[in-house]
Amino acid sequence: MKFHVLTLFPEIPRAFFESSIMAKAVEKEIIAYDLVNIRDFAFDKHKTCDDSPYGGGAGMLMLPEPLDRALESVKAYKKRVIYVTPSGKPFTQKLARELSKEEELVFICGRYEGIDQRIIDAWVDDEVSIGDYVLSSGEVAATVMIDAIYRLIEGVISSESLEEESFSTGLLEYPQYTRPEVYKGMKVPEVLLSGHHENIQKWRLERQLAKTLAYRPDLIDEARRTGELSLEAEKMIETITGQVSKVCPRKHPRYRGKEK
Ligand code: 6GU
Repeated sequence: MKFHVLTLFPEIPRAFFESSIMAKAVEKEIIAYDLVNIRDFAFDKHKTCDDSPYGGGAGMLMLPEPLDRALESVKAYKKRVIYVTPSGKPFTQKLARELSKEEELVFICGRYEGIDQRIIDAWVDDEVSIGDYVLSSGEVAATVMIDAIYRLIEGVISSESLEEESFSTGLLEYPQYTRPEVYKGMKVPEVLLSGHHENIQKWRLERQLAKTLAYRPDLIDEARRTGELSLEAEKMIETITGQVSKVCPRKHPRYRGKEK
């Protein structure tokens, strides 16, 4: 996979590409990258890259021509162009998985006032946002996306670590403990020392459900909708909340076909 990043501040994504696991993936030639400085494609001697918007309004917009020339300079056989913007569709683990299957990704990092719409119309495949808040420029957001994407590519990290992560199961992760058994008077939960595999699995699922109910009840609804919540999980939810599940059991996907 090759990442092309079009930016006015290449030093921000560069720090990431040169660090840690990413640096190793680059060394192993699983990942390649190309940082394109949009300013190198400006026309005038001041290297102007922005101007005020037609129709008035606050802030500056990025000029279309330097961006267009920067995009033309990207030599890629099959590229998918992503414009990183707070007004895009949400970036999710699902989208990260989809993008990790592409051969070449091109990220356009803009300043938050944005870029000329004609660049979007002519070049962009996806407008993507990392969340409902505004960053001062797109580089940090693009780097977040690149991090989520590259680690899903085969050979970057082990597949077992990927499978147990938050979102791969649709629930948040269970709490984890390592040595020592007692730290500042706080003990590791007994069940984890028991060696009883089935009880450990049950305890972990119960902790996942309790945490997801507290922090991300929307993920519980989603898991229910997609039939990913087992009956065991539904029963645990009833115990945790002290309420009978609002879902009619007959409508539960796990019941389908089991009716008398
Ligand atoms: Cl993708 N870009 C910027 N500039 N701000 C953001 C964002 C992206 N996602 C959330 N805030």
